[in-house]
Amino acid sequence: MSSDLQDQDFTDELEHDEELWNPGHRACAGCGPALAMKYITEAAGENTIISQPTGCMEVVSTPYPESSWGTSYIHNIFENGASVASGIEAAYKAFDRRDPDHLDVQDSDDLNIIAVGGDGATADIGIRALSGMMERGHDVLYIMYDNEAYMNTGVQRSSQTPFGASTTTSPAGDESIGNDTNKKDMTSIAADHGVEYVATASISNPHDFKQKVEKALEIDGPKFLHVYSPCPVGWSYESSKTVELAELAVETGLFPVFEMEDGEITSVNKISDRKPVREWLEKQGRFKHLFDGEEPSEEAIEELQTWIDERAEDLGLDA
Ligand SMILES: Cc1ncc(C[n+]2csc(CCOP(=O)(O)OP(=O)(O)O)c2C)c(N)n1
Ligand SMILES: [Mg+2]
Repeated sequence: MSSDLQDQDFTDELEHDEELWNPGHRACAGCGPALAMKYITEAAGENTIISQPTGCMEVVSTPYPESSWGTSYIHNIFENGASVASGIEAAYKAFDRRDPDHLDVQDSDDLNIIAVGGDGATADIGIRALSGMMERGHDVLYIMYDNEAYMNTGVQRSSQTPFGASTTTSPAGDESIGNDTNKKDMTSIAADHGVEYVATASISNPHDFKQKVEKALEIDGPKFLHVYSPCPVGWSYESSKTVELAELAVETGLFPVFEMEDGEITSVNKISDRKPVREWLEKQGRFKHLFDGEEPSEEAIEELQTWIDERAEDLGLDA
Protein backbone atom coordinates (compact mmCIF):
# COMPACT_ATOMS: atom_id res chain seq x y z
CA MET A 1 0.00 0.00 0.00
CA SER A 2 1.40 3.45 -0.85
CA SER A 3 1.93 5.98 1.92
CA ASP A 4 -0.76 8.22 0.34
CA LEU A 5 -3.31 5.49 0.88
CA GLN A 6 -2.07 4.83 4.38
CA ASP A 7 -2.55 8.49 5.30
CA GLN A 8 -6.07 8.63 3.92
CA ASP A 9 -8.95 8.34 6.39
CA PHE A 10 -11.45 5.77 5.19
CA THR A 11 -13.58 5.87 8.34
CA ASP A 12 -16.55 7.50 6.61
CA GLU A 13 -16.49 4.90 3.87
CA LEU A 14 -16.83 2.01 6.31
CA GLU A 15 -20.54 2.27 5.93
CA HIS A 16 -23.09 -0.07 7.38
CA ASP A 17 -26.82 0.05 7.92
CA GLU A 18 -28.83 -0.60 11.03
CA GLU A 19 -28.05 -4.30 10.99
CA LEU A 20 -24.99 -5.84 12.58
CA TRP A 21 -24.40 -8.24 9.66
CA ASN A 22 -25.30 -6.29 6.58
CA PRO A 23 -26.35 -7.29 3.08
CA GLY A 24 -24.00 -6.49 0.22
CA HIS A 25 -21.28 -8.90 1.34
CA ARG A 26 -19.72 -11.20 -1.24
CA ALA A 27 -20.99 -14.56 0.02
CA CYS A 28 -22.36 -16.99 -2.57
CA ALA A 29 -26.13 -17.37 -2.99
CA GLY A 30 -27.39 -19.82 -0.39
CA CYS A 31 -24.34 -19.50 1.88
CA GLY A 32 -25.06 -21.26 5.20
CA PRO A 33 -22.26 -19.55 7.16
CA ALA A 34 -23.58 -16.10 6.11
CA LEU A 35 -26.86 -16.98 7.84
CA ALA A 36 -24.89 -18.04 10.89
CA MET A 37 -23.19 -14.60 11.02
CA LYS A 38 -26.61 -12.92 10.85
CA TYR A 39 -27.98 -14.98 13.74
CA ILE A 40 -24.84 -14.59 15.87
CA THR A 41 -24.88 -10.79 15.61
CA GLU A 42 -28.65 -10.59 16.15
CA ALA A 43 -28.32 -12.63 19.34
CA ALA A 44 -25.17 -10.92 20.64
CA GLY A 45 -26.08 -7.30 19.89
CA GLU A 46 -23.85 -4.36 19.08
CA ASN A 47 -21.78 -4.43 22.25
CA THR A 48 -19.71 -7.19 20.73
CA ILE A 49 -16.21 -7.67 19.41
CA ILE A 50 -15.84 -10.37 16.77
CA SER A 51 -12.44 -11.99 16.31
CA GLN A 52 -12.38 -13.89 13.03
CA PRO A 53 -9.66 -15.97 11.43
CA THR A 54 -9.20 -16.15 7.67
CA GLY A 55 -11.88 -18.10 5.84
CA CYS A 56 -14.93 -17.47 3.68
CA MET A 57 -16.75 -15.31 6.23
CA GLU A 58 -13.81 -12.98 6.66
CA VAL A 59 -13.07 -12.79 2.95
CA VAL A 60 -16.64 -12.00 1.89
CA SER A 61 -17.30 -9.44 4.62
CA THR A 62 -14.21 -7.24 4.68
CA PRO A 63 -13.07 -6.08 1.24
CA TYR A 64 -11.17 -2.90 2.20
CA PRO A 65 -12.47 -0.23 2.75
CA GLU A 66 -15.91 -1.80 3.21
CA SER A 67 -17.26 -3.93 6.04
CA SER A 68 -20.45 -5.91 6.60
CA TRP A 69 -20.00 -5.76 10.34
CA GLY A 70 -21.93 -3.38 12.58
CA THR A 71 -20.11 -4.82 15.59
CA SER A 72 -16.44 -4.23 16.30
CA TYR A 73 -14.47 -6.68 14.23
CA ILE A 74 -10.89 -7.84 13.97
CA HIS A 75 -9.55 -10.17 11.33
CA ASN A 76 -6.65 -12.36 12.34
CA ILE A 77 -4.51 -14.97 10.67
CA PHE A 78 -5.86 -18.42 9.99
CA GLU A 79 -4.71 -20.13 13.20
CA ASN A 80 -5.27 -17.24 15.61
CA GLY A 81 -8.99 -16.61 16.21
CA ALA A 82 -8.89 -17.83 19.80
CA SER A 83 -5.53 -16.22 20.61
CA VAL A 84 -6.62 -12.79 19.47
CA ALA A 85 -9.94 -13.08 21.31
CA SER A 86 -8.01 -14.15 24.44
CA GLY A 87 -5.74 -11.12 24.14
CA ILE A 88 -8.68 -8.75 23.74
CA GLU A 89 -10.35 -10.19 26.81
CA ALA A 90 -7.16 -9.98 28.86
CA ALA A 91 -6.62 -6.38 27.76
CA TYR A 92 -10.13 -5.35 28.82
CA LYS A 93 -9.66 -7.00 32.20
CA ALA A 94 -6.39 -5.12 32.65
CA PHE A 95 -8.04 -1.81 31.68
CA ASP A 96 -10.84 -2.41 34.16
CA ARG A 97 -8.42 -3.23 36.92
CA ARG A 98 -6.24 -0.20 36.39
CA ASP A 99 -8.66 2.68 36.07
CA PRO A 100 -12.04 2.13 34.47
CA ASP A 101 -13.03 5.80 34.84
CA HIS A 102 -9.92 7.18 33.33
CA LEU A 103 -9.79 4.98 30.27
CA ASP A 104 -12.39 5.36 27.56
CA VAL A 105 -13.34 1.69 27.48
CA GLN A 106 -16.48 -0.13 28.45
CA ASP A 107 -16.67 -2.30 31.50
CA SER A 108 -15.67 -5.73 30.21
CA ASP A 109 -18.60 -7.29 32.08
CA ASP A 110 -20.97 -5.70 29.54
CA LEU A 111 -18.95 -6.70 26.54
CA ASN A 112 -19.29 -9.82 24.41
CA ILE A 113 -16.08 -11.17 22.97
CA ILE A 114 -16.79 -13.79 20.33
CA ALA A 115 -14.35 -15.68 18.13
CA VAL A 116 -16.03 -17.02 14.98
CA GLY A 117 -13.96 -19.41 12.89
CA GLY A 118 -14.55 -21.97 10.17
CA ASP A 119 -14.08 -25.70 10.72
CA GLY A 120 -10.55 -25.63 9.28
CA ALA A 121 -9.55 -22.60 11.33
CA THR A 122 -11.03 -24.11 14.48
CA ALA A 123 -10.82 -27.89 14.50
CA ASP A 124 -7.56 -28.13 12.55
CA ILE A 125 -5.04 -25.30 12.32
CA GLY A 126 -6.44 -23.21 15.21
CA ILE A 127 -7.07 -26.02 17.69
CA ARG A 128 -3.90 -25.23 19.64
CA ALA A 129 -4.97 -21.59 20.12
CA LEU A 130 -8.48 -22.73 21.03
CA SER A 131 -7.12 -25.24 23.55
CA GLY A 132 -5.06 -22.50 25.20
CA MET A 133 -8.03 -20.14 25.31
CA MET A 134 -10.23 -22.78 26.97
CA GLU A 135 -7.54 -23.98 29.37
CA ARG A 136 -6.66 -20.46 30.52
CA GLY A 137 -10.34 -19.73 31.11
CA HIS A 138 -10.82 -16.60 29.00
CA ASP A 139 -14.30 -15.10 29.00
CA VAL A 140 -14.81 -15.71 25.28
CA LEU A 141 -17.51 -17.46 23.27
CA TYR A 142 -15.88 -19.47 20.48
CA ILE A 143 -18.24 -20.36 17.61
CA MET A 144 -17.14 -22.82 14.94
CA TYR A 145 -19.19 -22.45 11.76
CA ASP A 146 -18.96 -25.82 10.11
CA ASN A 147 -19.26 -26.07 6.33
CA GLU A 148 -17.28 -29.31 6.38
CA ALA A 149 -14.20 -28.29 4.40
CA TYR A 150 -11.74 -25.50 3.63
CA MET A 151 -14.10 -23.72 1.26
CA ASN A 152 -12.31 -20.42 0.81
CA THR A 153 -9.31 -22.09 -0.79
CA GLY A 154 -11.22 -24.58 -2.96
CA VAL A 155 -12.87 -27.37 -0.97
CA GLN A 156 -10.00 -29.19 0.73
CA ARG A 157 -11.03 -31.74 3.37
CA SER A 158 -10.95 -30.84 7.06
CA SER A 159 -11.41 -32.91 10.20
CA GLN A 160 -15.12 -31.97 9.95
CA THR A 161 -15.58 -33.39 6.43
CA PRO A 162 -17.92 -36.37 6.68
CA PHE A 163 -16.98 -39.89 5.68
CA GLY A 164 -17.37 -40.53 1.95
CA ALA A 165 -17.31 -36.89 0.78
CA SER A 166 -15.29 -36.15 -2.33
CA THR A 167 -13.13 -33.05 -1.89
CA THR A 168 -10.16 -31.74 -3.82
CA THR A 169 -7.78 -33.38 -1.34
CA SER A 170 -9.89 -36.53 -0.85
CA PRO A 171 -11.15 -37.06 -4.39
CA ALA A 172 -13.36 -40.08 -5.05
CA GLY A 173 -12.04 -42.43 -7.72
CA ASP A 174 -11.37 -46.06 -8.56
CA GLU A 175 -9.16 -46.48 -5.50
CA SER A 176 -10.88 -43.99 -3.20
CA ILE A 177 -14.28 -43.66 -1.60
CA GLY A 178 -13.55 -40.00 -0.88
CA ASN A 179 -12.79 -38.77 2.62
CA ASP A 180 -12.14 -41.79 4.85
CA THR A 181 -12.55 -40.30 8.32
CA ASN A 182 -15.54 -39.32 10.43
CA LYS A 183 -16.11 -35.85 11.87
CA LYS A 184 -13.83 -35.04 14.81
CA ASP A 185 -15.91 -34.49 17.93
CA MET A 186 -15.14 -30.92 18.92
CA THR A 187 -17.81 -30.81 21.62
CA SER A 188 -16.11 -33.55 23.66
CA ILE A 189 -12.74 -31.88 23.18
CA ALA A 190 -14.15 -28.58 24.48
CA ALA A 191 -15.96 -30.27 27.37
CA ASP A 192 -12.78 -32.15 28.33
CA HIS A 193 -11.10 -28.77 28.80
CA GLY A 194 -13.61 -28.12 31.57
CA VAL A 195 -15.59 -25.64 29.49
CA GLU A 196 -18.82 -24.96 31.37
CA TYR A 197 -21.12 -24.55 28.36
CA VAL A 198 -20.72 -26.46 25.08
CA ALA A 199 -23.48 -26.82 22.50
CA THR A 200 -24.33 -27.58 18.89
CA ALA A 201 -26.86 -25.77 16.72
CA SER A 202 -27.93 -25.62 13.10
CA ILE A 203 -28.75 -22.68 10.84
CA SER A 204 -32.00 -24.53 10.11
CA ASN A 205 -33.22 -23.66 13.62
CA PRO A 206 -32.37 -19.98 14.19
CA HIS A 207 -34.44 -19.74 17.37
CA ASP A 208 -32.53 -22.57 19.04
CA PHE A 209 -29.20 -21.26 17.75
CA LYS A 210 -29.77 -17.68 18.94
CA GLN A 211 -30.98 -18.85 22.34
CA LYS A 212 -27.75 -20.80 22.72
CA VAL A 213 -25.65 -17.78 21.79
CA GLU A 214 -27.53 -15.69 24.37
CA LYS A 215 -27.23 -18.37 27.03
CA ALA A 216 -23.51 -18.82 26.37
CA LEU A 217 -22.88 -15.09 26.64
CA GLU A 218 -24.42 -15.03 30.12
CA ILE A 219 -21.72 -17.38 31.37
CA ASP A 220 -18.38 -16.09 32.58
CA GLY A 221 -15.45 -18.04 31.12
CA PRO A 222 -14.89 -19.92 27.88
CA LYS A 223 -17.85 -21.30 25.92
CA PHE A 224 -17.92 -23.35 22.72
CA LEU A 225 -20.65 -23.56 20.06
CA HIS A 226 -20.54 -25.76 16.96
CA VAL A 227 -22.94 -24.49 14.30
CA TYR A 228 -23.83 -26.44 11.21
CA SER A 229 -23.76 -24.31 8.04
CA PRO A 230 -24.04 -25.97 4.60
CA CYS A 231 -22.12 -24.72 1.56
CA PRO A 232 -23.84 -25.06 -1.85
CA VAL A 233 -20.57 -24.73 -3.77
CA GLY A 234 -18.46 -27.16 -1.79
CA TRP A 235 -21.23 -29.71 -1.32
CA SER A 236 -22.60 -29.26 -4.81
CA TYR A 237 -26.32 -28.70 -4.44
CA GLU A 238 -28.76 -26.07 -5.60
CA SER A 239 -28.42 -22.88 -3.54
CA SER A 240 -32.08 -22.76 -2.47
CA LYS A 241 -31.62 -26.03 -0.53
CA THR A 242 -29.28 -24.82 2.23
CA VAL A 243 -31.77 -24.80 5.08
CA GLU A 244 -33.32 -28.07 3.89
CA LEU A 245 -29.93 -29.81 3.88
CA ALA A 246 -29.03 -28.44 7.31
CA GLU A 247 -32.35 -29.71 8.62
CA LEU A 248 -31.86 -33.11 7.00
CA ALA A 249 -28.42 -33.41 8.60
CA VAL A 250 -30.18 -32.95 11.95
CA GLU A 251 -33.06 -35.32 11.08
CA THR A 252 -30.67 -38.09 10.02
CA GLY A 253 -28.56 -37.67 13.16
CA LEU A 254 -25.47 -36.81 11.10
CA PHE A 255 -25.45 -33.55 13.05
CA PRO A 256 -27.02 -34.04 16.51
CA VAL A 257 -28.19 -30.89 18.31
CA PHE A 258 -27.52 -30.86 22.05
CA GLU A 259 -26.09 -28.97 25.03
CA MET A 260 -23.41 -29.95 27.55
CA GLU A 261 -23.02 -28.25 30.89
CA ASP A 262 -20.05 -29.00 33.13
CA GLY A 263 -19.18 -31.95 30.92
CA GLU A 264 -22.62 -33.62 31.07
CA ILE A 265 -25.21 -33.72 28.32
CA THR A 266 -28.09 -31.65 29.65
CA SER A 267 -30.40 -31.36 26.64
CA VAL A 268 -30.82 -33.17 23.35
CA ASN A 269 -33.12 -32.15 20.49
CA LYS A 270 -34.64 -35.61 20.15
CA ILE A 271 -35.54 -37.05 16.76
CA SER A 272 -38.58 -39.19 16.15
CA ASP A 273 -38.28 -41.50 13.15
CA ARG A 274 -34.68 -40.62 12.41
CA LYS A 275 -34.15 -40.72 8.65
CA PRO A 276 -31.49 -42.86 6.99
CA VAL A 277 -28.36 -40.86 6.09
CA ARG A 278 -28.80 -41.98 2.47
CA GLU A 279 -31.57 -39.37 2.11
CA TRP A 280 -29.10 -36.60 2.95
CA LEU A 281 -26.21 -38.04 0.93
CA GLU A 282 -28.10 -38.42 -2.34
CA LYS A 283 -28.98 -34.73 -2.46
CA GLN A 284 -25.33 -33.63 -2.76
CA GLY A 285 -22.87 -33.83 -5.64
CA ARG A 286 -19.94 -34.51 -3.29
CA PHE A 287 -21.45 -37.96 -2.57
CA LYS A 288 -22.64 -38.86 -6.06
CA HIS A 289 -19.97 -41.56 -6.45
CA LEU A 290 -21.66 -43.44 -3.59
CA PHE A 291 -24.68 -44.03 -5.81
CA ASP A 292 -22.94 -45.43 -8.87
CA GLY A 293 -24.07 -48.98 -8.12
CA GLU A 294 -20.54 -50.23 -7.38
CA GLU A 295 -19.88 -52.54 -4.43
CA PRO A 296 -17.68 -50.30 -2.15
CA SER A 297 -20.23 -47.52 -2.21
CA GLU A 298 -22.82 -49.52 -0.26
CA GLU A 299 -20.19 -50.37 2.33
CA ALA A 300 -19.28 -46.70 2.69
CA ILE A 301 -22.89 -45.66 3.24
CA GLU A 302 -23.24 -48.45 5.80
CA GLU A 303 -20.08 -47.34 7.59
CA LEU A 304 -21.33 -43.78 7.89
CA GLN A 305 -24.76 -44.98 9.02
CA THR A 306 -23.16 -47.14 11.73
CA TRP A 307 -21.11 -44.19 13.03
CA ILE A 308 -24.29 -42.10 13.20
CA ASP A 309 -26.28 -44.88 14.93
CA GLU A 310 -23.61 -45.37 17.58
CA ARG A 311 -23.42 -41.65 18.28
CA ALA A 312 -27.23 -41.42 18.42
CA GLU A 313 -27.26 -44.22 20.98
CA ASP A 314 -24.60 -42.50 23.13
CA LEU A 315 -26.49 -39.21 23.06
CA GLY A 316 -29.97 -40.70 23.50
CA LEU A 317 -30.94 -38.94 20.30
CA ASP A 318 -33.94 -41.05 19.31
CA ALA A 319 -37.29 -39.98 20.75
C1 LIG B 1 -1.24 -20.46 7.80
C2 LIG B 1 -2.20 -20.43 6.67
N1 LIG B 1 -2.37 -21.56 5.94
C3 LIG B 1 -3.24 -21.57 4.91
C4 LIG B 1 -3.94 -20.44 4.58
C5 LIG B 1 -4.87 -20.45 3.42
N2 LIG B 1 -6.27 -20.46 3.82
C6 LIG B 1 -6.98 -19.33 3.96
S1 LIG B 1 -8.59 -19.61 4.33
C7 LIG B 1 -8.36 -21.28 4.27
C8 LIG B 1 -9.49 -22.23 4.46
C9 LIG B 1 -10.43 -21.87 5.58
O1 LIG B 1 -11.24 -22.96 5.87
P1 LIG B 1 -12.29 -22.88 7.04
O2 LIG B 1 -11.65 -22.43 8.27
O3 LIG B 1 -13.03 -24.16 7.10
O4 LIG B 1 -13.26 -21.69 6.56
P2 LIG B 1 -14.16 -21.62 5.21
O5 LIG B 1 -13.30 -21.02 4.15
O6 LIG B 1 -14.61 -23.00 4.90
O7 LIG B 1 -15.27 -20.72 5.57
C10 LIG B 1 -7.03 -21.59 3.99
C11 LIG B 1 -6.46 -22.96 3.84
C12 LIG B 1 -3.74 -19.28 5.37
N3 LIG B 1 -4.41 -18.15 5.14
N4 LIG B 1 -2.86 -19.31 6.39
MG1 LIG C 1 -14.91 -24.57 6.35
